[in-house]
Amino acid sequence: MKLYHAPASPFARKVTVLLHEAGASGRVTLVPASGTPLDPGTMPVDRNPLGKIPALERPEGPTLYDSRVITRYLDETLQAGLYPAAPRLWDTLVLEATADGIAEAAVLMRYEMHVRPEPVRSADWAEAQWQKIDRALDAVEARWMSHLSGPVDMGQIAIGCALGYLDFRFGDRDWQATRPALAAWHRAFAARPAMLATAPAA
Ligand SMILES: N[C@@H](CCC(=O)N[C@@H](CS)C(=O)NCC(=O)O)C(=O)O
Repeated sequence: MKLYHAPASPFARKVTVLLHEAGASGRVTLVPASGTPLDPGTMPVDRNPLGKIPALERPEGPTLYDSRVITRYLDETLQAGLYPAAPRLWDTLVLEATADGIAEAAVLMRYEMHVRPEPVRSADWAEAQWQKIDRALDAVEARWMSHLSGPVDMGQIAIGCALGYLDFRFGDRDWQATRPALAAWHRAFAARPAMLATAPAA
């Protein structure tokens, strides 16, 4: 299998963390790709018409895209057990969606401030994205710590990748200051071998 991948992408990282957790990194070749909303760059649009990373080429069918589709596919194919049975599954999926929403808002902020041409950049628009992140982090601190301390699942991995991206791109925002429980969880989770092996890079 081939994974179109970028080392800074929190969405691609979800996939590589799953592979490490499943002991299956050798099953997938990473293919470097890069693109932005203004230009798909080296991400082949015949593989993902949306031009987004990650996308997974697999032997038995069309290329899969959107990290949540790829992680469900790999979890089932590799029997990784990172999506538990219902009813816990619904919590795992909502936590993963919350994490992806945090990462999506952060990536949009990055595009707004670094990719959109300077004369049309909006600091208010970028700040509104950060407000989504703030609210989501507060919700995780208030309601999700018990799930986060349970068995490892894709919800936890997605939160770990989203927080890693915040630290990588927005370290000066100090999200940890008002969320001590989540900050402590993240410190421990970030030390897992799968997280250390996939740390974001420019
Ligand atoms: N919902 C998608 C989001 C993927 C995404 O936004 N990836 C970014 C890189 S971190 C990208 O490819 N951006 C290029 C674009 O938006 O055109 C997923 O989970 O895979």
